[in-house]
Amino acid sequence: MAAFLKKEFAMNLKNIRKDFPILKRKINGRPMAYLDNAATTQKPKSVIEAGEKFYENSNANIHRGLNPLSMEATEQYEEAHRKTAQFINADSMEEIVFTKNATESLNLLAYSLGECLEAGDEVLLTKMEHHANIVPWQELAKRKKIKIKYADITPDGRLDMDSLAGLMGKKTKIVSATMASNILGTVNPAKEIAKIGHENGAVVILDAAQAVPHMEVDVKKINADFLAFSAHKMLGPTGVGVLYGNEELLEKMPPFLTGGDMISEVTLKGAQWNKLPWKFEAGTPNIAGGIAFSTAIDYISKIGLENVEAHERKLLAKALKILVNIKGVEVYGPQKGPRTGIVPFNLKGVHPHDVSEMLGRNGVIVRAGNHCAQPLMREMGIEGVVRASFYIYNTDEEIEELARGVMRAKKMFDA
Ligand code: C6P
Repeated sequence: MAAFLKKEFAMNLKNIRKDFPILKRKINGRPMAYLDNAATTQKPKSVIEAGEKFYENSNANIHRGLNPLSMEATEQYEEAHRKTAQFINADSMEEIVFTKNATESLNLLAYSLGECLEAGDEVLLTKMEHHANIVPWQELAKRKKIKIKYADITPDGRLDMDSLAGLMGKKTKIVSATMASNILGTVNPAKEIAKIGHENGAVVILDAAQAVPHMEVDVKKINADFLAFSAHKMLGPTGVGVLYGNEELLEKMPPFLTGGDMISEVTLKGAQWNKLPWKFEAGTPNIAGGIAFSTAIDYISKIGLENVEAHERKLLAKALKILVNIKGVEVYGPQKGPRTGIVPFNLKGVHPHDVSEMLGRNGVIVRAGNHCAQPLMREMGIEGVVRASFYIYNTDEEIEELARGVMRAKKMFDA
């Protein structure tokens, strides 16, 4: 990254923090260090205000008549789709379906794409998936008698690409893998996964919930067929998710939910589907949320994803350096290769929930447990981890506060 960008970002960190009202909060009288960004990020004032502004000025249903208010709401909501397309370098808004969250995007695929599978077909996942990219396929397997296979991970928490390639065959119809692990921070080689999948004739899906907020994601370069992610993990509101999809495939797929707005014509005998992306957005969507999400995209774009990545890399390096040097702390995650700003760790002999509770009491907000990835935890031979995860507004001081908190817990639990 160009030095001047680094400097500019460092200078702006103070200003960035000022944009997030919640960061002024105190917990038990102590400044809050919010280090649970993989669960959800905080929202800048501009995003909060965008939702309010819509309700105060433009609130109307979309695609429902030619009155000026509805047309205004429709234009803003459609613009949010266009902006999302631009953000991940998709061709057009036809490839961008707004859902409720990444979970719903993946469910949509398991139902709709799943309709096209036959008994005996195979879906290939990995052992580092979030439950959102496991359970919908397991349910599909029950309905359709398909088989699920899971690619291995290496002992240090990377995707074993030989295992992935080895499990692919003629019966593999879908490969669905996480682009970045929500526990280990491992960034998987998305382009390579897509290439191997396509070489084997499979449809390729990436769970990009922990990737799109943290790095430049260019759907053309990666060349996967589908990507799922959530607005709330990238400064946007809860209740808005994204499904990016290959237009040709989206055209062929049956709708997921049916009803209003997703049809072009209904008779007493049947219905015809609306054009993309509306075919997959049945009923009144989260209009204000979608519009506020586009403000979040503006905010991240202004900072620049190269700066987001560089900042997280710096915080990650600092956190790893401090935590590995605390006796009794075991830090997980890959030693080499790309990684997002996530540090999973355990304090020997202390339950992760006790560590997180101790940290929380002193204002350090982290998450502990299995993080909705129980199969990965089982692979690692542990029940859970404490997870600190960083974003654009986190500071060196907050990492130091995390380390102090861990030391305090160590002393308290005599670990
Ligand atoms: N992970 C975490 O604390 P939703 O809940 O639908 O917005 O996102 C689901 C999801 C899918 N894939 C990955 C890789 C994820 O990390 C998540 C959400 C949160 O790790 C909540 S469990």
